[in-house]
Amino acid sequence: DKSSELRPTHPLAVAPVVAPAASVDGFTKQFLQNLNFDQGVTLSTSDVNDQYLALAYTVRDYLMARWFDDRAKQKTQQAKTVCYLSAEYLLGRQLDNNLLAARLTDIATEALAQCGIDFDAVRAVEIEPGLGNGGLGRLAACFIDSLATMSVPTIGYGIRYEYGIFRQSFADGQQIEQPDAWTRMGSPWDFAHPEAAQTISFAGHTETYDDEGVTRSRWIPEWNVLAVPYNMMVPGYHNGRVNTLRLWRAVATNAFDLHTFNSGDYVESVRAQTFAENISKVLYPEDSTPQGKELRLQQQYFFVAASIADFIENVLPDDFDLEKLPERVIFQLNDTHPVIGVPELMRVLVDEKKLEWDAAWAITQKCFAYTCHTLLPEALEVWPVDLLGRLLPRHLEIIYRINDDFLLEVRERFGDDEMLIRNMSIIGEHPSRSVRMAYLATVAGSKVNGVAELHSQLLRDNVLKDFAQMWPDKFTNVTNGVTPRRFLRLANPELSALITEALGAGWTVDLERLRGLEALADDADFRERFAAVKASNKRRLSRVLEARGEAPLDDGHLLDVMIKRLHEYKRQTLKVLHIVSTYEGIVSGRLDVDAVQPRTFLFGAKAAPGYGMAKRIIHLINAVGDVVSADERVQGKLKVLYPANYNVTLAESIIPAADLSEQISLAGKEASGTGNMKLALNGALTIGTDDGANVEIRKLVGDDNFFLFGMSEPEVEALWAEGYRPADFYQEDGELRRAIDLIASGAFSDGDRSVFEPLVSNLLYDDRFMALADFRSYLDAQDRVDAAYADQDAWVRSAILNVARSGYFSSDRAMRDYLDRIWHATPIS
Ligand code: GL9
Repeated sequence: DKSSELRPTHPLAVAPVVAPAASVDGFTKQFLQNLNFDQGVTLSTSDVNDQYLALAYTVRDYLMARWFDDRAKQKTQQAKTVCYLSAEYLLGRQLDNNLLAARLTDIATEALAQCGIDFDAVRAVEIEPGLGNGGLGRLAACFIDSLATMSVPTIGYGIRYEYGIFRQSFADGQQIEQPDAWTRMGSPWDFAHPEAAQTISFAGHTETYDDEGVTRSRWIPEWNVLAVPYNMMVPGYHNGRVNTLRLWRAVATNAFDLHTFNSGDYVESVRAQTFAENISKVLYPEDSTPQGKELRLQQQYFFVAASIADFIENVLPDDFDLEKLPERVIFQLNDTHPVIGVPELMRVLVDEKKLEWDAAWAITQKCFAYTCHTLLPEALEVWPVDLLGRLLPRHLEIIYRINDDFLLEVRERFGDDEMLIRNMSIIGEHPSRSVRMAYLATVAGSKVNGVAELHSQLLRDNVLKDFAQMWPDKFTNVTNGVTPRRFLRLANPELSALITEALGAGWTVDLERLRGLEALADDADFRERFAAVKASNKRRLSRVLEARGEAPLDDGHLLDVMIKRLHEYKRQTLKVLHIVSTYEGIVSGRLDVDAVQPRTFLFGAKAAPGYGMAKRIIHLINAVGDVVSADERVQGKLKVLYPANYNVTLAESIIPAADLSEQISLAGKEASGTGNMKLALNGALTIGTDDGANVEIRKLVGDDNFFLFGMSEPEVEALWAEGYRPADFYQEDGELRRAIDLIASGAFSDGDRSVFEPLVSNLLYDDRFMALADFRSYLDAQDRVDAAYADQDAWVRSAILNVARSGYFSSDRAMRDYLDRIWHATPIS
């Protein structure tokens, strides 16, 4: 970079940085040094947080030289860099992951033991960076792990929210949200670089001017903020590669409040500073229902503009010929959140770099690709034109021009079909003028992909139908994947050891090797060991739950888990109806108790704070859980657990222990799901609808090892078309009626019938997600589950086959698909 020749050189600085010795002594020495010189304590005066921080610094020290190397290479190499643009990264804890990647786990364990430190206590103080809401953010975290492991030059770009996803607690069964001050005890994994800040502008107006005979536009912004990069290491697994996750934090510029400051109102000027810094203050906790808030658009533009500028100025060599940009970068748009990057790149190329519009557009179209993560119409982001024009006036002009050119192309292709033009326009007119970000991404992107086969098909057939007709080759599918390092190797050490013993260690980076377990499913000795691992994982989960103040697990129970955001389309209510029906069946004597397997129903879910119905469902789950747990008549038979604050860390304890994975969304609504993959990979059997990636899981694991139920997507459409009346299902099914009546009667609300009345009438008279229509089929499938679980040998065999056949769901495979079909980038040596 520009200032390198001004930097001091020293003979010692020329040699590469040397990592501490990869030995217990080398590690111990570095650890103690960090404890002394970074934490300012001795071993005997250190507390557990000091120990955690010093340990994290030590791991960093080992990775540092490789990180320098890889960043230097990025500048000199000719390889294409994947710039993953994502407003969310749900990383989970870093310590064990980074120790594993750097092959330091055993050394660190021994070093800490020699220092007399309880490693598990140290692990437990790490607060996970919860910089995402759910599947979409966790997917981004899995992807950057795989890209590092596959040696693909990658920069993950995002936002360093000061507060991540809220901390959930329950009061009287109802969700309470508290801010998640995740950096409060230090954030040892990131490096702030205030000297590398980008200035990001907002608002103001545009004007044209004469530039040596050419009329050009420029933006005269009104205010700006600094985007300060925080770099995090993303180490590859056992390959010595360290990629970068660069998260931006908003900091007020000095110039920001000069005017106020000069007028003497010091306090006012500091207040203005807070205003600017609000941009990266908090993660929006909305799942699938964007609220169109101005601050949210500020966040989006803030991180995308900073990322594009950073890549062009700091990653590309000086004097890079921007016509060649598509050879060096692909900006992958993780949903519509970063789509404002499209007009931003155009603005940079046209206004700042003075390229011709058409040349700039040709470059831009090759540099972006777009992943859609939803099918819910209400989840597709739109920005009111007046809001966007006020905040980003130049970008709105650019969007209009993109749209004009695009609609001309539509006319050329399809004639003056005004209906079609209205439907395809990037600017929607109803209910008010707004920019449809998914359309902008589709027009601008070189590729558009859905996240599971069914989802990609529905995108082509419905949501983006006209675009798919215009550009059939633009559309593709990449089924999601999950990282086997975190979700099998780390989360399930005992199963990992068993697999490694059977197949060798290669499966961690080549998950299809799990196929080798198929033959062992018929080996009684292996089945016994597999079952022992599951039982041990349940005991471990039980201890984790007890440490959180929850009830422990009962031995011998089928562990039935539903862990995902709380949303009506995911149908936690259907799960509750099953629980209530089983409970009612046992206490009324209707059910043959011996045919019902002892079960623990485990929920983990946060609801968006403004999503009233989701919060009522949480209340209902807790209320049902309280009654069931207190009722002598179902003791030892049914149990409901709902530990608060489900997050990545808790998931890592629940998933390895699960027997049954609930994936029960209404067909056509869950784009993919990724929890479904994690659970199957850890030997849970799925009970699920033909939705999202469930379809592919079932195909791979086989019908005998999957409990399918419910309407298919075409059946759902047909029922809608004919007119869905949930009350009819209520009338016709006695068990359904008794379950709903029990809730309505106040049995779970101390006799107060009003508490769950909105929920009950929603089910009876609206039921957008058709829980009642699928109830009978669901209960039948649960009966099949009970019968199957009664034959433990057969169940364990199915569980093993689930593991053996889930290799396809590695995020390494997903990355290969993106590389081959979308990014056209390759790993480097
Ligand atoms: C989601 C989809 O709903 C999931 O089905 C999908 O697996 C993931 C990742 O592709 O993306 N889209 C979305 O907005 N969320 C998803 O989980 N929501 C959250 O991340 C909370």
